[in-house]
Amino acid sequence: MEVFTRYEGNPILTVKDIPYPANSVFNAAACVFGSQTLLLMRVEDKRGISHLTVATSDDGVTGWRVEPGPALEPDPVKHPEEIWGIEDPRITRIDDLDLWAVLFTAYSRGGPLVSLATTRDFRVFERKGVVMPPEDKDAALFPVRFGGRWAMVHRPASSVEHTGAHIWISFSPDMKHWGDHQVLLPARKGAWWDANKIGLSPPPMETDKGWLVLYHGVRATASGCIYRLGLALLDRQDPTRVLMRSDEWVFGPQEDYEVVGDVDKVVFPCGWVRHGDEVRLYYGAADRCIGLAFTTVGKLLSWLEEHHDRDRRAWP
Ligand code: BMA
Repeated sequence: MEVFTRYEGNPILTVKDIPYPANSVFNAAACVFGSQTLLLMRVEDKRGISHLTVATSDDGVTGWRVEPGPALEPDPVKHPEEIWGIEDPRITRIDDLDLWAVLFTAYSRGGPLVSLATTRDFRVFERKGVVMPPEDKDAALFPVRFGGRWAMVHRPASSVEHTGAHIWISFSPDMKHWGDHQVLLPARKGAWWDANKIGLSPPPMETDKGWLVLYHGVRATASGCIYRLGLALLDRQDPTRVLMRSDEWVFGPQEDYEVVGDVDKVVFPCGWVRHGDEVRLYYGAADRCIGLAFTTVGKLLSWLEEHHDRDRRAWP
């Protein structure tokens, strides 16, 4: 059984849909905004520098309306860390604060790092600045506090060649000062599909059984990297506790638009949206366009239950 079903009209957005000159559109964050589905898309310009642009759709599948210009552009004068662009956003709705928190990768001279901006309308953004120094990326906030503190999943990677790049979790009283850093999911080793380098994909999704985590594993091969996705489940009250982790990947590049692009063999979701039990996954394909795949919370959880790795010795 395939857990995800690709939309037959994929890709849903390509650079032809961008109303100004650009190279590619991919790795979009997603949320339900009012009655619409909203994507905050990474658009790479023809210099190679990325910014974020909004697209909306009434049904979340068709009829995408792309805004005439960027929603969030690199601002290297006020924010030198954005000199080489802003990439790969993840949106979390924070009901308690009545706002949306967007974590994104800012590409600084010192390497990629994690920055935070908040918004109420996806037109005006308040930049909160850098929250994790380089190298760090693939970050998302949980929508609620744990014991009074915000929690963030992220992926520091200072010495991949020595120790691997693992998924970490950190805590903060105010979303600005972060501490209690700890490894949440280590990359596996050797021949595994998720050996040496992994990262969070969309923000963790709350379910009755715990927080569902979809993460990417990067397999290095002689002909380049393959980006595939696996699942994990975190305890609902204590997200530092990993309850399950899949042994196999659950979704990987297969269709032409996922296999061939600016970077071949990449599926890279930064957003998923839940409507009841249905889950819609919005993913960057081959660093070139955006695809959509459907599944349900029930399918994700039962697949994970069947495929979870009971032998944790295979982890690090
Ligand atoms: C990762 C990120 C993503 C990108 C992927 C494949 O490191 O930079 O933005 O989609 O590589 O190139």
